[in-house]
Amino acid sequence: MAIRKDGGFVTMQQHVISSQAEHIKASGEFSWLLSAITLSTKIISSYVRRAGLIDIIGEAHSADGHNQTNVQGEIVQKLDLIANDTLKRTLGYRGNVGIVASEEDNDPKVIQELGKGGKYIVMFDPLDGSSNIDTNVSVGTIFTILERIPGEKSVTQGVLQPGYKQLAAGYVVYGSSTVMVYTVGHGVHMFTLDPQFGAYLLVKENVKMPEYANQYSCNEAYLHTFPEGYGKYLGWAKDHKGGQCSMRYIGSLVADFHRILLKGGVFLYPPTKKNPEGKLRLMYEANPLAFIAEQAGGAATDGRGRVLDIQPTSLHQRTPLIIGGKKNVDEVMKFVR
Ligand code: AHM
Ligand code: MG
Repeated sequence: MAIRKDGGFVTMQQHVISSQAEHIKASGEFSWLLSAITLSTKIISSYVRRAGLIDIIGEAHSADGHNQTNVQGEIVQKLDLIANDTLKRTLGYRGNVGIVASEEDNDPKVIQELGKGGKYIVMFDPLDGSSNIDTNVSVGTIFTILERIPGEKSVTQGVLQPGYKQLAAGYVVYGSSTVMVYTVGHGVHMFTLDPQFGAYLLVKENVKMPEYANQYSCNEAYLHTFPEGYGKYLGWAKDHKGGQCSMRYIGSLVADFHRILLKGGVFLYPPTKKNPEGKLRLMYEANPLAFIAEQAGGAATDGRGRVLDIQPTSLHQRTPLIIGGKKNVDEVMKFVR
């Protein structure tokens, strides 16, 4: 399916339903679940668009007036909480969502028992890059969907599945427009939210990431604390490419990744002294983007092996991340391995 020859448009819902008929065994229940995510992101988008107008901008405070921090000790932004609640509330009404797990919550939450139809697990970073909100920089939502395993020992055990088991993954960038990118394991598709219609319209089907581009994305301020190989790669990229290589770093993973999906290059978040296992979270940041990258012809590694093969041991586990065009990732790995 593509944008229709008659000039008409294809909504995300139409796209999901038709690709579901082609590829996914599950019935309409899967598109019903995905529509909860699209609805949530439309609501979140409307808040993000009004962030400077209404009193929701800035850091959230607890009753005692102190900054509120999440399980990882990071300051929570008010919009983080709004985005988190919106996703949980919307998914809660779908009936087939068994467990939700979020960057903002300590533990996964059971919504519906498996025996009562709650067969899916949805994990998300409700508002990635939210420390950028105050300065009008693009932020996003990242999500992934897995199937619950019958007979799981505990809720936590149930969600700790490696990334290759993802059924679907996607993200939304709240940028100059609101863009949704998703995969169900059969290519990557991109939609833009038409604010007049209130619908995501298909912009590009089967998005392919350029295999190679002379661009890297990395917070080089931490260079002195990176493992040696990363430093060598970055030095080489600058010195030995005749000034052809450029650097772009937004500091919002979704926005940095989206640029690489469309323009190519590589994003690196290596281990640092502060975060020896990297900063980014495996389950709801690295895994969904790795799934999308691979589906678009790219690659993602933690510097040791394929991100999607990592067996997680905890919900909020962090991982180093090297993600982007296949040849770019291979080039970095020559130095890092
Ligand atoms: P967040 O999910 O709490 O917003 O943190 C993750 C963000 C990523 O979006 C981004 O790639 C990274 O943190 C930036 O970190 P740094 O400021 O250390 O470069
Ligand atoms: Mg994040």
